[in-house]
Amino acid sequence: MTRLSTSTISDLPVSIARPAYDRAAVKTGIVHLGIGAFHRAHQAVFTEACLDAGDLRWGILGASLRSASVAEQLNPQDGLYGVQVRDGSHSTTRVIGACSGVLVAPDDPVRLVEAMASPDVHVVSLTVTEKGYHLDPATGALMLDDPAVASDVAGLSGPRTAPGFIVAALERRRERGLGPFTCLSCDNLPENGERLADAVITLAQARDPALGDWIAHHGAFPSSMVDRIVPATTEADIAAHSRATGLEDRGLVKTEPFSQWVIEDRFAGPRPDWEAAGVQLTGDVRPWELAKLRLLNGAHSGLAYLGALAGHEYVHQAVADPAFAAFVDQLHEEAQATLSPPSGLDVAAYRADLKARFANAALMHRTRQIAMDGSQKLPQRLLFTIRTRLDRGQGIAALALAVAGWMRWQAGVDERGSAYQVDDPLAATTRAVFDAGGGSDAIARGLMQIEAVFGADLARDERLACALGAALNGLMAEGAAHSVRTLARAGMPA
Ligand code: CS2
Repeated sequence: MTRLSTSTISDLPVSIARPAYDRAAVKTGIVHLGIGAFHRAHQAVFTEACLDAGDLRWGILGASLRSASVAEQLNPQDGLYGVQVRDGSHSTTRVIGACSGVLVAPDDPVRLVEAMASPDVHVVSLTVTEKGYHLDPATGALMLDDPAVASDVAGLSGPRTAPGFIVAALERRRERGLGPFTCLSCDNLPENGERLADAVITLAQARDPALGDWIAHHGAFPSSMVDRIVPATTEADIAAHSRATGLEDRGLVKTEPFSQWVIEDRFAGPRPDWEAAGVQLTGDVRPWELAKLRLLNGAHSGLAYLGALAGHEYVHQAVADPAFAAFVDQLHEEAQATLSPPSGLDVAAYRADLKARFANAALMHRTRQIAMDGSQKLPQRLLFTIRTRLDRGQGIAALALAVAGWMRWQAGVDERGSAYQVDDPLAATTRAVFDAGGGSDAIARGLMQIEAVFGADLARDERLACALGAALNGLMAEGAAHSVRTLARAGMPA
């Protein structure tokens, strides 16, 4: 079937919106590292609005740090792709033109560094997932003994990590007398800007202290909170879209109506007028990040593990079960008590919205997709919340059940006896705990010893060990649906 591209876009049905600006006149002002579905459905859509408004300085060059799959999706389409917004039975699609194309970093690292060093580029944004920062999940420090990081410390002729590419490009800009670009992290990490700054400056210092100082002095690493649910596009989604439009779009992304981006207003140079597109610029992103990570992502991870164990393939199926819906309320109740929400965030309304967003059946959001990389996600989504509540002597029933769900998931076999692959950088470490044997208490204690996830303090916390041992025991003996029902019967936390 004919692919979507510059030469075929006019064949699309008129109901599909498309770029009205002159794409040929657009300059690349943004390089985005990690151009997956999330970037295409979130930041690129906000930037498209700026292009639509006539500011053509902000085209996006995408880069994939690992595989060539997004380049294969987008390059034959001249960077064009559709964003399908699904709300129950209603769906609208719009073609985005902001992205000019995709570089595959491992194939041509020098070209990517050179692109980032262009004087027209003012922003390098990132969605490389939690593990793409090569940070210790519990402490947030750059893991200098990680092989990819060690390779970047040894030499940057072909960087391997996102911080490595940034340091290589900033080094080149400094040599050429250019100012730095702004580094804008758009990953689900708390204080993502500070963490990125730490990683970049640590790496730069290890190579050349003067470069490290220059970056620390002149660089800008605003934190940002990003929010939009973007499930992985399936072959069936692409096939249905092709049938409906007459063109094949291998870059298609599907998402929900909701979209939010809060950015700390701290840039090293010019930036798109994102406010005009609905982005919130603020002095302090942290309370927004914490609320989102603990309420949305915390509940998501809990639903992912417990839901998948109980046989729910999709998030909307899990929350259709009243006991799982009650679990979300209980987890929210526990998390909300640890937050100091920013003025402008109505937590009760946000919580209610979240439940409706999770229930959006048209998204078909797989619990297994969210279950990925749990070791990188657990600290900021669940464990920091647990730490605060334990410090205050508060109960952690729902949070502990969610973490025990992650523990049970590490077994690699679901409640029906089907095996699956645990998709996580620490999968071999968690596997070894299960292989060592012992009952649920020993397994819970064994997994808690992974300090990169639990931190040195929680690894030794007896209250947590008891709560996790009991919750894991319930999951192993009776199953996730039973545990969630038992929790619902016990009622709301004190
Ligand atoms: C999800 C997030 O896959 C996951 O871990 O929790 O991608 C989530 O959909 C987004 O953060 C929503 O903004």
